[in-house]
Amino acid sequence: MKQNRLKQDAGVKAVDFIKSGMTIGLGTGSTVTYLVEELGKRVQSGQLDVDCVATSQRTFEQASNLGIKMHALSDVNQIDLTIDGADEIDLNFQGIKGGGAAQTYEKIVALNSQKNIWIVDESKMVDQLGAFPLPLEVVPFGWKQLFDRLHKENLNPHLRCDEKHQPILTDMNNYVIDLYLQKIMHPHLLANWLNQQTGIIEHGLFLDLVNTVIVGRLYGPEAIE
Ligand code: ABF
Repeated sequence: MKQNRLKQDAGVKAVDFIKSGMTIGLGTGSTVTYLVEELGKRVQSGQLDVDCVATSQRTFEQASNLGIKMHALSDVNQIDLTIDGADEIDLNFQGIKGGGAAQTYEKIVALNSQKNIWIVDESKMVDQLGAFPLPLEVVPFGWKQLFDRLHKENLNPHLRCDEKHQPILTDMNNYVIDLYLQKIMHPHLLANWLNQQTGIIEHGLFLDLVNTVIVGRLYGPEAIE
């Protein structure tokens, strides 16, 4: 399928930005799966010798199974480069992440990285953020009161549930509420307001964090700095 090929191209291209001796943050999502697969090949062949941290249990397991040296975040002194996916990226490299319900760990790793690269297929590039529902990781205790407060603010909240209509759980056993906003006119203002709401652990607005985006395009992967 075309989109998977574009994701794979971006993921493989991103490995070219990794150098031996680096400590690398590995993101989460299907595009990152291709990155980890390629990194595993280059580690196994002896081309690369790196230490890594993961932003989710599923990435940790995939990388470990490929022989990549994985560490707990608290065991590394610094992260030289984090490579992660994204759900939407605007013209200013502001992004929405968290479609994979991993945005809290992803933001912690990204904030502690010297450099961040996002890898996406071209469908993720947008003029304005908001068409993708904005994920919030929320504490289960009091989620309904928070939900009602978000609704009153016309933020169009939806509790993310599985096929059995049970709330999905993050790696930290929290809930996810998605905000169906369509357009986000002022991401920084919204981020500041969300940061003040008790019960929200972390939101999926990733602002002023990324230096480079690698976009899988039909004619090949394009690195934009
Ligand atoms: C992850 O990458 C999430 O933040 C985001 O939802 C996901 C993008 O998913 P995919 O690469 O599968 O399109 O970091």
